[in-house]
Amino acid sequence: VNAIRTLSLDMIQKANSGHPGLPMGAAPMAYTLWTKHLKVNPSTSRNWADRDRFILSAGHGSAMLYSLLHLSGYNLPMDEIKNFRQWDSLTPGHPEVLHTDGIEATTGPLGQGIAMSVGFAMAEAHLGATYNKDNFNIVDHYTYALCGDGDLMEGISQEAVSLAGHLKLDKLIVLYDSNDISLDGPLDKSFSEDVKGRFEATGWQHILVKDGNDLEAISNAIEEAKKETGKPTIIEIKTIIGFGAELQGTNKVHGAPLGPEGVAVAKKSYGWDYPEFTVPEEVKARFNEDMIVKGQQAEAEWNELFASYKEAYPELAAQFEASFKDEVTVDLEKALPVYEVGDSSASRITSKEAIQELAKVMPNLWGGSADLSSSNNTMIAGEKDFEPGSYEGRNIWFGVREFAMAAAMNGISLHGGTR
Ligand SMILES: Cc1ncc(C[n+]2csc(CCOP(=O)(O)OP(=O)(O)O)c2C)c(N)n1
Repeated sequence: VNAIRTLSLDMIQKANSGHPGLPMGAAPMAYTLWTKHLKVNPSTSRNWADRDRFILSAGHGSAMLYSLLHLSGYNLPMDEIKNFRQWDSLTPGHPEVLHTDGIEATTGPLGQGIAMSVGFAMAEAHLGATYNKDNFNIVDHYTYALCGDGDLMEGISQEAVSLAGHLKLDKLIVLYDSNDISLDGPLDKSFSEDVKGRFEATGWQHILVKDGNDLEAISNAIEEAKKETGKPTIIEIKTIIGFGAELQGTNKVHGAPLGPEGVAVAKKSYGWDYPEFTVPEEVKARFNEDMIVKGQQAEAEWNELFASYKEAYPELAAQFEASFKDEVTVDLEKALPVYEVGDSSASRITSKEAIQELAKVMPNLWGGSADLSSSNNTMIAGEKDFEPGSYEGRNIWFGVREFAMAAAMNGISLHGGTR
């Protein structure tokens, strides 16, 4: 845990810019989730379709994510850690997908990560219902998001939380870094709602971990969340922002480097006695065992399962593989309806006709509407709705939640496997 904290501190100090508060406070939950629960294979990264997804909704805590990626064996060498927040580096101020190995979604605009994570969980549910067969759970993973107070203050989070609860997305687990501080100061100036009540009212399970440094309590809470069926879970973990800093627990440590003396004080409080940017051997060994070796084993097991699935269900398996490669295997020109110049029709009607034809030849195409399908004709005729009990349905009822719909579609798209 302290290796995550100190590596983050070192990169922020060298850049002389960044957000130390979150990494220092949230390192224990991040360490616990990543090394004890997260099912990923850093050696193949985004190539493994059935990996768990992790989205850092509080994107300003990027230094913590880069520390985790580096320690876990993703392709993020120490030189890039030392290049934090520099032009052209792999470690920009906020995480960027398809730029840095292991990043699942671009985050930083608060609220959007948690809303995208709802889309990831929708994609997982849809793919699972579409492809899984008896003894072949080829799609079976969790979506984890880490959010802060700011994420929950943003309106988009409420739309997304409401949608996720309604859809009973029980494989969505949000870790809430609840530290009672935001950028400008204490939360009692701006945020006093009953978060537990709010989430429970929207159909979520809420679990409280009172001590953000208690690794066992955090791990037990994640275990409990994984067992829950029928509800997404938010684990509210009480932390101290900037834990270990002289000014811990204040907004002064939210988004400014601690300075060389401040870093020294924090490291002393951790009993950390190494030169800057040091990853001790025992830390390397631990991460090698818990992330690299375990990850390789997990994917190898899945590859075996998928090979048997391929024998039993060759057509579905081929469709699954093509979808994850984003391959279009049909001639779309041929599939689309043809209109003559001079034909007159409302664009929503031609759009409807195009959607119906594409849906016939693209089994991975799905979509929906924010309560306007009667008007914009986006539903696929003859197909079920995407809802609990029929997640294979291809028609999504987003409800009147357009902002969350847009973010969820980002999540669906980033998850892969469907259009
Ligand atoms: C949509 C949006 N508005 C504002 C910001 C600027 N901003 C970044 S972090 C932050 C405060 C977030 O507080 P919290 O989530 O409690 O994070 P912590 O202070 O615990 O690190 C703000 C206002 C942003 N990144 N995105």
